[in-house]
Amino acid sequence: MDYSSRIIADIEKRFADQAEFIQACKEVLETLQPALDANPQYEANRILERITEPERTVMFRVSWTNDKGEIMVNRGYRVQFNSALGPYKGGLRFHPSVNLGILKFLGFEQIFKNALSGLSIGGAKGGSDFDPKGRSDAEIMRFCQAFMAKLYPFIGMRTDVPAGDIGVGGREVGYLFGAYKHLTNRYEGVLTGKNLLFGGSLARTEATGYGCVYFALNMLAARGLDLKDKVCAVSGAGNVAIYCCEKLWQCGAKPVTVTDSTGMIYDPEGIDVAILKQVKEVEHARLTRYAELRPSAKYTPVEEYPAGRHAVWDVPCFAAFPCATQNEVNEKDAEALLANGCQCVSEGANMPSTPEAIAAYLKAGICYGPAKAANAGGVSVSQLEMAQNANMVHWTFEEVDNKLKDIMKNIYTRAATTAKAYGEPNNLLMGANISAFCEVADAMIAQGMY
Ligand code: NDP
Ligand code: 2IT
Repeated sequence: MDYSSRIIADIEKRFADQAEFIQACKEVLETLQPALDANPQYEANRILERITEPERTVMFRVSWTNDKGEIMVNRGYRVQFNSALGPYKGGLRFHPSVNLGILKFLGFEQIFKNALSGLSIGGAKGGSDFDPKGRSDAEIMRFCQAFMAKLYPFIGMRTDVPAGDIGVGGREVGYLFGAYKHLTNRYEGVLTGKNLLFGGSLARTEATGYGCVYFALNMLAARGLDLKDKVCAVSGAGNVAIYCCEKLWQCGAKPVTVTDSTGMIYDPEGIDVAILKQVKEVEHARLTRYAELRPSAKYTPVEEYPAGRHAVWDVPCFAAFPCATQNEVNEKDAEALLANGCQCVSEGANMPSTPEAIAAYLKAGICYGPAKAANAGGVSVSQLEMAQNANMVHWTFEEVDNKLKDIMKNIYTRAATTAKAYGEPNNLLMGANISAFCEVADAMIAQGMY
């Protein structure tokens, strides 16, 4: 058995209850063997054993009171996966599905995503099984304060810099920042995605969605294609999906779908981004509300999806942008996309495609932008926020957006060049994995055995 297969088998055995972590490890390790063969120092230094084990994981009880004065208990986590390239960096997710295996998958992916950004940041992820849905603003604040009371000893602007993810946006980051400041007596850029009033960066809100479209444009340009006048399918209706739709319109494309956990919108006139922002960012409402406000929209509840399918991928499109959550495009979904002529999948969410779906894209030879490359715009602008905070400066929206465009282009070029060098020019997953892995592995070796 070769080195990567041996380590995969070992992980499958030891972490049998961490399905998403196993999936993420396989997705990376299964593409690495050619680089491992060419670089025997990686096995000699036990890099795979080391890189798949977080440097440190903290798990803690979060007790808080709801609006009725009852005591509530949740579990909080921070998985500090790898600091070879810089301070730990990665988001916080608040969602009832959160567990250690999900955060390990996200933290593991983040190592390579952050390496691809080229911006000297290590990989981490954290969060809680707290469900923000239906909670009042005061409850969210008390939860964030209780969460930070447990997390603050482990983070810092040169140690670990969290940000948002599912269920954690500007409001939550604000409360977390306020709590950190009061607990530590330090006003520092310890979180990113902050409000512009206290150190946030212009274009961070837009960065992941915009970046995911920029990545698609880079992939398409290499084939002489673009997005002008193209119908696009988008999933999710949160931060990433909203700004993906906004950028698609700006590129002359027409996004016609969005989804949330209760259903999907198909809007043949194109998603009205102003209404979507009103519904999701202001009213924190469901997509049924979008359908109320937009006569051209058709709403389909999840219960009416065909069995084992995500109906959004049945909508014929030139390009698909999965921007909701992991494993939201399965093999059948991918087959439906391809049968309808989809030419491009650019992943805004983390690990949105199952291994079978990815195999289908690669076999069909369409443009496939894997998450760790295509959605790296968010964390990249987070690093630009850290840079602005450290220097106490503010850049304009245009400056940040131009840097984001360059970063996405560089990531595309890195992944494409490496894929070509290893003999699979169309496999950006392999190119992104090998390019990022070698950089992290080389840094680990040079820093000695830890
Ligand atoms: P938000 O919380 O803003 O939005 C998440 C969206 O996805 C909501 O529409 C939500 O629907 C839907 N969703 C979440 N979980 C599920 C689920 N289990 N089943 C169906 N729908 C679901 O999060 P973001 O937009 O920030 O994140 C979306 C994805 O992008 C995640 O995979 C995240 O890890 C990834 N990402 C985010 C970055 C960022 O900067 N924010 C950066 C890079 C990647 P509902 O409201 O009904 O739950
Ligand atoms: O998955 C991700 O890259 C994020 N949620 C953003 C992380 C960050 O630190 O901005």
